[in-house]
Amino acid sequence: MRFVIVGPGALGCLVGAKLAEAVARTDDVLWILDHDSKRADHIHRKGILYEKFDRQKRYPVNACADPRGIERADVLFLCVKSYHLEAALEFCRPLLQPRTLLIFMQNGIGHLDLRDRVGEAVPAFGCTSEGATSLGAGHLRHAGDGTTFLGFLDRPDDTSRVLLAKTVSILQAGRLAASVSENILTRLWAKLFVNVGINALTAIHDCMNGELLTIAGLGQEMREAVREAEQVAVAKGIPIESDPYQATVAVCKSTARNISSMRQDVLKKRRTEIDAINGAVIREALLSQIATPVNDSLVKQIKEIEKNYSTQRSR
Ligand code: KPL
Repeated sequence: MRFVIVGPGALGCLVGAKLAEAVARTDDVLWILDHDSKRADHIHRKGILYEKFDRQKRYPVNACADPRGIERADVLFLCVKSYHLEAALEFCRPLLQPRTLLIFMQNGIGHLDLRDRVGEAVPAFGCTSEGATSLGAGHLRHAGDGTTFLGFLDRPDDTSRVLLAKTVSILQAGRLAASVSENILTRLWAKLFVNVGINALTAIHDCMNGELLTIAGLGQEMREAVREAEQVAVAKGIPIESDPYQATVAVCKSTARNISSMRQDVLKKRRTEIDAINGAVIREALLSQIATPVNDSLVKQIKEIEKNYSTQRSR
């Protein structure tokens, strides 16, 4: 099989390292596709450098910036940020065959409708609680183990079902805790609830995930943000498996010393995924006429922070 990963950020490199570990023992082929030709070149020469605790391992991989150099993809992981997704989809289009399995790995729910824009490829969706941080081109720190779920939103044909199951086995062979989910929509929303509660608040208050439970007032705000998202999910008929607020509190505790991805973005003055997370909740809430004052305020504050990047830069 020919695997392609688009976007060698922290998650792309993690999936890349795990696939590289497994395909080294098979005839399968792995490529990294990156719009940044300098970085692609670096990864092609040096491979992916995977770091966990005090252990490092280098995985040789093919990488390039031109999809024509890759020929075709049987399975393609889209590991770019949600706001780069449309551009990434166009970029990798030459690789898509009828039945290519196209796996969207974004945070939030803003991208789910893009499944209508994949031509004859077959869309699948993934979500993960693995903790990974990018340390440079092709270099990642695997900060914490998690679980990865992959699944279909629409009923797949048998060939695609088998292809997804094979992909999951290969990830498992590379020692990633992955499994096929028959209710991926529930999983995606479960991850969304946690991101709604943690990401914006930690970015605004410049605090660690665990501090949301100790700084006065933040726990309450987190609870209300998550409850608004839960109301939206209920109105949309999304099956919810466990209490979203309690799940968010549990993640605050289990990742107490983590710098959330949105706080990392703000610290590096990068665009955040606010539109795909709290912004997506607001858009869905409007359709069901649900008020979301806490999420409205979180989005406004993050947008304000993003706007100030350019003011600070031009000073
Ligand atoms: O997914 C995360 C993120 O930072 O985006 C959480 C679960 C909040 C962990 O930091």
